[in-house]
Amino acid sequence: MTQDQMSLWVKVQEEKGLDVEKVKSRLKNMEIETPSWGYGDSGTRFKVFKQQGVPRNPYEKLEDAAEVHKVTGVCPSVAVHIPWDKVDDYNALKKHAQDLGLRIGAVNPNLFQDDEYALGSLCHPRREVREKALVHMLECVEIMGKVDSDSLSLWLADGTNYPGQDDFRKRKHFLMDALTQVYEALPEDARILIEYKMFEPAFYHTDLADWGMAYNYSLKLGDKAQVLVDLGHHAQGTNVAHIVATLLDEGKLGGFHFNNRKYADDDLMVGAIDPYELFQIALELVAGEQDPATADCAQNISYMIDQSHCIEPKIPAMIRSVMNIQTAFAKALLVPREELKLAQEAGDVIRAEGIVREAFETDVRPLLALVRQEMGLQPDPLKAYLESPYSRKILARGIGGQSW
Ligand code: PSV
Ligand code: MN
Repeated sequence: MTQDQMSLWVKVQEEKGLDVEKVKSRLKNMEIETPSWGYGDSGTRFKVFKQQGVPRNPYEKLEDAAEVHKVTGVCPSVAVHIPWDKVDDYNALKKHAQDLGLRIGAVNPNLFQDDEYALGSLCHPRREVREKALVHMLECVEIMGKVDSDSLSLWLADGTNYPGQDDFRKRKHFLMDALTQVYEALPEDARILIEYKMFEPAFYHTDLADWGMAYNYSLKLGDKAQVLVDLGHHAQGTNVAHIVATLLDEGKLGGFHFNNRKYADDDLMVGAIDPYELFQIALELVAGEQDPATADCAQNISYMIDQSHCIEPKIPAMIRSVMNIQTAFAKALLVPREELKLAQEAGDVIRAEGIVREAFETDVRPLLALVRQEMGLQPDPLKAYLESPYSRKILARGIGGQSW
């Protein structure tokens, strides 16, 4: 990208009335959290293909995340998953993150990998198992204090496989009781993000199956509970942008797990399959930020990536996802909102659709290159990483890093 191409882009957009400085400033302030588990080996239930250079412990995962932040400038925090990231000394882990210019983000409990959780965890029919799951949640709250995290991010794999297997309403009460205890244990300025997922690993019913259920629990719990939207957790064809707008309007949108799906919870690179859907979601998020009625909620959404790479190299895949999120947001920021509002009010369907389409079809690469240049970064983060000595240095770790 040449300097001339960037200047020309700015000139053309300014002539159209875009406040380019404002757009650049929003893009520079963006923060995207990357997941520790996205740096480890992972696969499908059929096979985990081990890669060379994968982190062998949570400390190395942070080091990889620091490289993503180094080339993108917008990924200063890392979500951890317990027990995958269990360490003896959380202070040392926090310090390691700080030394790398990072901080620990959301703490994710793991309520799905213990043998005792075959029939559920917080909703298990047996009291001892429910208690064990609750103790784990409370352990995660304690870890939050040690690593200075302000979010507990809950994904509950609980559900059943057959009609009649268990009592839906009983399980609902078990969940409410457990969440109430966790909520009460949260530090003052922390929050719990409640994630939902339509199916898998359970195939008949899932206790937290959709946004309405997550919203209901978060509403009953209180202000410190909000909903987390994972893009891979909906039925085919669901209008996620509409869900986003609704939760935003209710002040209950707390977090995102960005990834992409083709069929189910595929966890592919963000924007790899349907960049137009990602753009539609960004449209709602930007609209939420610009509306004083929803700005508070919109400005406090935790943007996180939740990806598991099966065949692609981890760090480059993470960088690609970050870049695709930036692209979608950059395009959403181009939409002339006032013009769009007028078209909507006039019932001018063709014009309204055309306005958002035009933003989506605008090439924002010169803008993003300029933003990165002004942030002291290389214009192409992926290229910068692939050419860095770090990408070769990690190969010395060999094969057999951590997987989950
Ligand atoms: C479940 O599919 C999920 O999206 C949850 O967010 C978990 O925390 C994450 O994947 C890793 O298992
Ligand atoms: Mn998720």
